[in-house]
Amino acid sequence: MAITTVAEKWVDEVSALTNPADVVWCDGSKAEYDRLVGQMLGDGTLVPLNEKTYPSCYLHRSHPTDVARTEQLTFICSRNKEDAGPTNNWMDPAEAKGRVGGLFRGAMRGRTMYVIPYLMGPAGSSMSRVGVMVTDSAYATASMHIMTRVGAVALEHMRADDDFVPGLHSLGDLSPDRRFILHFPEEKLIWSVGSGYGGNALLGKKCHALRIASAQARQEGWLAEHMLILGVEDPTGKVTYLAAAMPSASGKTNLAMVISRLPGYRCWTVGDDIAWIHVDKQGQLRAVNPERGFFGVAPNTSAKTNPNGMAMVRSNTIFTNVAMTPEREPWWEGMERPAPAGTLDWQGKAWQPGSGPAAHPNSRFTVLASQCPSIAPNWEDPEGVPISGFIFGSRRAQVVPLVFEAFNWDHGVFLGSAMGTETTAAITGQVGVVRRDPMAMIPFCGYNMADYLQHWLGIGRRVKNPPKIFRVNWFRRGADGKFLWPGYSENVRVLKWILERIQGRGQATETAIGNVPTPSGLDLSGLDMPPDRLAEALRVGKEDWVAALDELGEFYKTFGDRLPRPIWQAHETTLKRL
Ligand code: OXD
Ligand code: MN
Repeated sequence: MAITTVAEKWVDEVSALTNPADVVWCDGSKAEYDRLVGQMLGDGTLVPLNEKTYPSCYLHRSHPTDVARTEQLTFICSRNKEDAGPTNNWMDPAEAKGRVGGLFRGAMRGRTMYVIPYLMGPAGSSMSRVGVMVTDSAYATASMHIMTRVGAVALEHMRADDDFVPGLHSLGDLSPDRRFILHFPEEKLIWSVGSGYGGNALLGKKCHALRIASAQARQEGWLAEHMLILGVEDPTGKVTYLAAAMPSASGKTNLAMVISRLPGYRCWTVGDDIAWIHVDKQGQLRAVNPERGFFGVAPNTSAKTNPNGMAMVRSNTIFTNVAMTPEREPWWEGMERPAPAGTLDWQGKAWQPGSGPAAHPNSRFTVLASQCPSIAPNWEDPEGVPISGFIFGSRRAQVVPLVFEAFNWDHGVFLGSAMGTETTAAITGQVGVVRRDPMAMIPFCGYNMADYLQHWLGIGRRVKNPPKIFRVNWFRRGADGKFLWPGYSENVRVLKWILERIQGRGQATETAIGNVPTPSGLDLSGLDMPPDRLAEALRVGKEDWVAALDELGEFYKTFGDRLPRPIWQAHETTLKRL
């Protein structure tokens, strides 16, 4: 394998700092993956699952204090604090290197150091980018094999010797007191220590493809977004591609793999978590999924919520922190079959019904995207897919209607900036509290969020026909506390309305916050939806919105003068209209 000198030099430096027992350059081959698995089965890092019903599937149990992303230990280390902005933790780069460098010193003693050259994005695409990750975790290395394209293909895509994002990862001692996830956007460098959990340890994903890439995308004029990419085929056979931003564990994977309830409509999966979006020469937005696999939340994945997801994890899958039945099958809450007696919980202890969740609420599956039955035939097209619409969706029990359409691009950017969501188990901390999460990027924007919104406004100026922007909320509840909308495969009805609006059809009523479907605008054929529940799902409540916008205004103020004028103006106009 030809290895560029800049990468070799960096690896030498890292090796001198961390002092591993040996250094292995990964080639991404199946033989290498099998070797890693064999070794982890040998040392207990992986537990084999039922070879008949779940062939080549394994279970990994993580350290009990290392089960989710740790945002409080995640930092943007830009030279100026203001460039990280008020929504990011910040550390001065020199201070960060001093403090955390000490944790890397000798951290790999007695361990193997894996060097993983990886490509984010399809081979042959000008949108793809390269990283070189160094890690002492065999689990992270095997997971990177699934989630990225590892080996010579990565090195071949470097546009210069130094055209790669270096990422240094060590498990350290796994103590949360000595855990840091650091990003140096000006150097395009990642340092992560003290965690083996996916979002902290698979550096190609959140650290590279979102935090570093978002900062790089701003410089280079593209977008790196926390978005799924989905193709919706209509009865004429035309496929319209949508990108949708939703916070962690809010149904992105389910929507990306949705099976249509409506005859003649079919959905194709391009990506479930991240979209890299460029303006092409014709002024059209085109998106690629930088990842090669899915790192999805297991609980509540079932034959009802995501049949394609259930089918794809029946082989060649690494499960993390799920429960295991006596038949050695994976099990999690919401799988729609009770856990049999003798099930072991996510820590491998005997589990009894009523003794808390058997699977960790943030337990995961890691699987190749190509195993998904709905994967789009063109999902690795180097040109990407043309994006005709954006969806911003969050988890809100109240206030936000099922779906509505922005008046124009700037108004859509405002709607994205106004997203708030109820928190989930995908991050450590309290679950179910509303927090502001513009465009679902709060944990992932590698620079000042105000500049990010300005960048979005600017992209709209460069696009010939800016895609329409929609806001959705599957999670609104009625007075009885129950969800108003059935969700899952019924969401295709909302997608159909979105397609119709993109095509200049579809019935809508103009309201202060945007265009809301008329009750007959949604195709509800075959669905038992009482009219009063539908009306409630679509209702725009004046008082609720005034209160929500007041709270939003307080959030905006934290950005001072840096918040773009059009965002404030849209806020003021909405309040006036209400
Ligand atoms: C994820 C997340 O794992 O957003 O995708 O936390
Ligand atoms: Mn995510």
